[in-house]
Amino acid sequence: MNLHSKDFGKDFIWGVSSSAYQTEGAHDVDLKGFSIWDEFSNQKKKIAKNHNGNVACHFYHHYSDDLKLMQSMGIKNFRFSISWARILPNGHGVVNLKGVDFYNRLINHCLELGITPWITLYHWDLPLELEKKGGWTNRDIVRWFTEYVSVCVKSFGDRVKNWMVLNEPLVFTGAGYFLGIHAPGKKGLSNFLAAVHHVTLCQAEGARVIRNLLPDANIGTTFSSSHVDPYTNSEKDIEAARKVDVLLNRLFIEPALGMSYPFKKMPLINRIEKYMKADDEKLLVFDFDFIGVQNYTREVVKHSLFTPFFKASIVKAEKRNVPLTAMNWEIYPEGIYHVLKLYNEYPGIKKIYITENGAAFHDEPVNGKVNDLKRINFYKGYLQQVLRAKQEGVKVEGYFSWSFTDNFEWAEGYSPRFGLVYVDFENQQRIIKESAYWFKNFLTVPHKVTKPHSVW
Ligand code: IFM
Repeated sequence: MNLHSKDFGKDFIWGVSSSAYQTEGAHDVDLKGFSIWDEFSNQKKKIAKNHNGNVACHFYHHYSDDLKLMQSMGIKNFRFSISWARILPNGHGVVNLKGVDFYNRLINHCLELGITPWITLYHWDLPLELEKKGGWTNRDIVRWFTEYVSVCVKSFGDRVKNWMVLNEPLVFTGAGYFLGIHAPGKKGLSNFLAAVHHVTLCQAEGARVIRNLLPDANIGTTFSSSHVDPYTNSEKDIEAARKVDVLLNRLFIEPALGMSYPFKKMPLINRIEKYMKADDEKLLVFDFDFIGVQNYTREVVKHSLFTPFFKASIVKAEKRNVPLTAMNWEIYPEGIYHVLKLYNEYPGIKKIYITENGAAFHDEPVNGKVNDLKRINFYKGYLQQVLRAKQEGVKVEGYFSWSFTDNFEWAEGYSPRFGLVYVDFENQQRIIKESAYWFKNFLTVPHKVTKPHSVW
């Protein structure tokens, strides 16, 4: 069946997503402060092939050409993040006007080209100076974060209506403060639970700052999400899958909805109470206008006596003989349908946007073209399931592809390519992939097949 954007209704939002650290480069120019990722990725053996984000896609310098390319692809909404350390090099205190100027130019250029900016305030690049004081494990971060949010909203709120407070809190607390495989490389349950609580406080407090300064803003926050299936029908595997579902999909949304942390569903997180003050439960609540759901794959889970704390382990997709992306993530389109249903069941959630969905493959240009058929099939499969959910009444009102260009994929470096646009990281040349042409035709009026220029 031929899928078309018009099937989703005329008000459905279509866009592309990116983030500051993964694309901007220019890590040390114009008085920018260092972030935890500048430090982490420049250490040996932290990132595949010792890659780092110092240059990335040079978006800081190339943003104008990239936005023109975006416009030529018919994309009308652009989700990007702000680098906290570009705005406040020490995390708080003195504002760096050159950093503010960059985002002013970026936002103004978006608007000139008819592209609506969607800002994520925190996409993992904490100012290093704050990490030196404990980062997300220090409760003072609520003060630092709200100051940063206030600077951003006062600087850009006259032109930007759509705001997301955080990007995927579970991933940056889990990988950065529990497993130590992302910046800042901390490990252990205590670091994790302290970070989780302060992040959840900031999720709501940051949103309140936006609401107070900009009453008409469209305010959301985003969550990584994966449908979870038990490996077998045994009670133990079902219980293990239930616990992992709570951890992956519900830990940060339930307190925001006034349901408190899901202690009963996952007693392990009881220890978070150590970091909570008397009125905190109330402070965790915020009435978001939307939530951003980010989905790539599903997880299959089994009971595991030997896994510390959780007693549950993920059965890797490579061992299950299923189709994989370059991240070794299972391609499982129905997963996006299930997570949409899951969030839709919370009465407090008013509106859902898919703020990220996409796939990495090891793309290579052949005669100046990137024929990424697997990515086209991925998008077709997942979008079909988003439509299925929408037709069943799920409040899903938008979709952003991850990502506009190939970029720095955190611990995996530059090898997995998620972009609709190929980036040659040697010379910063862009090539529009076949998936981007497909997306353009999906977004434009049927039968009117036009090709944007393929290279700049
Ligand atoms: O690249 C990341 C992004 O920064 C957050 N969501 C998942 C993407 C793919 O791993």
